[in-house]
Amino acid sequence: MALEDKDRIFTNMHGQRDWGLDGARTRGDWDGTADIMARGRFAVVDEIKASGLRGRGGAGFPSGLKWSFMPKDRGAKPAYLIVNCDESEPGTCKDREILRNEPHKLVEGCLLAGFAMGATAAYCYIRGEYHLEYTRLQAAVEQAYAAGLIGENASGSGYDFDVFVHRGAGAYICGEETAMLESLEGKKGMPRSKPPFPAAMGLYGLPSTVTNCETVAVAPTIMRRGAQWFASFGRDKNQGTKLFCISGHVNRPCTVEESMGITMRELIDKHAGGVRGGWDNLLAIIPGGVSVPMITKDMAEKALMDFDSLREMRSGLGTGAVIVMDKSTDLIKAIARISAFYKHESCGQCTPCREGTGWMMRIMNRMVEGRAEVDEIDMLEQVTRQVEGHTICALGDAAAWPIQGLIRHFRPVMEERIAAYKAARGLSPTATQP
Ligand code: L3W
Ligand code: SF4
Repeated sequence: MALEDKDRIFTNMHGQRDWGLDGARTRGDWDGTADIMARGRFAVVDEIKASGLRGRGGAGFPSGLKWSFMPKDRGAKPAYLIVNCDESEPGTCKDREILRNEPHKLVEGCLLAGFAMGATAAYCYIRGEYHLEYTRLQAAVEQAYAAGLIGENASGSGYDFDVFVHRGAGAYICGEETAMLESLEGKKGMPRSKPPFPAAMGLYGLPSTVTNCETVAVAPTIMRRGAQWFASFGRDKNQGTKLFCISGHVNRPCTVEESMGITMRELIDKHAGGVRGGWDNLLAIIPGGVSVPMITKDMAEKALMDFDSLREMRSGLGTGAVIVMDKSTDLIKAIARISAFYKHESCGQCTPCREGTGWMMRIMNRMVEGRAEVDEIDMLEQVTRQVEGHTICALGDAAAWPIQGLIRHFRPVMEERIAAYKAARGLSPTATQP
């Protein structure tokens, strides 16, 4: 069922109101923050656990559990909350709206999430290209300091908590949590092997928790309205509201907050004005940013926008970025473009990814023309299997899955392309190409 306005967490998503502290306060931000903290950090963790909130950055890890991972007894040592605002997943532009229009939800979320996990400071790592968003977030942080909401005795809670904003420099891989830590430390953004997980050994070797911007920004409202309220949306293990970005061949591309578990069709029809040329003109949808495999129109008809429904379809909710492709789309070309993206963004430190992304891109480029043999489709799939699960970070998987989705659902289109190439050159279908 679709969300009503009264149940939206983000009430200034489109910048229709004042994004600054005064405006944020009229929307309920920073209301009773110290009272929430007076309940104790474990009460905050328990409330987030009970709300069913799962990470909104792509992996869907249970947030309350993650926030409980840092050592409970760290003595005088610092510990850090790292907020992942390095939004770079193609199709994804939800954190951008938070940073632009609701920055105080994020700053207050930093304090509450940081307090819950026992952090002493938060670093918001923001995508370098997000200039306006950086300016707004930095201004919101300064407003919060000036009002005594963060810093020493933050919000009058007796807890000291700093918030720093750090700008990235344009590398997609810095959105991977351990590459982000390296980058914050001033090094080249290259993922670390896990374990150790950041909770045990993170920024400067100290306990750290990396969490997506949206996940942090929804925490204050969950604490105010209660876990049961949040958990009443969606279904078991897929609860709450979520920001969805709808782009591609729709009539009105948008970012919107909706209930988890809304049907994909309702999401597109209600908020994005439907598929260009009507639903029957739909060919395929990438439901969660380009890291997840596409699904077909028939699957989209049945899909719910949540972790489990899309996982059962061998795809994923990812970042909630829905990319709609109508019948005019050259799907092979679309996936080849995605392959080029991953080839470009691979940090190159592990062989299957460094070499595999190049192989995948080059074969995909030939597939676009049809300049290939049919059995190379199997070889391409084999290459994806060699990369998947054999790399340090998830970029290898993310490069492999879109191709697997193409082959799984649209293999005949690839075969037709190869046949057409041969026919145009007077070659027999079985002839090996020059
Ligand atoms: C302590 C354990 N901590 C897991 C923590 C771990 C991490 C979180 C989830 O990838 C995905 C990726 C992209 N002790 C732990 C533990 N943790 N076990 O839990 O971990 P993980 O590895 O499943 O996910 P991840 O590395 O966070 C994220 C996909 O999202 N994606 C892309 C997203 C891009 C953006 C962006 O542009 N901002 O979000 C879209 O699908 O491919 O698979 O914190 O430390 N035993
Ligand atoms: Fe770097 Fe790719 Fe290995 Fe990730 S999988 S660490 S991006 S080479």
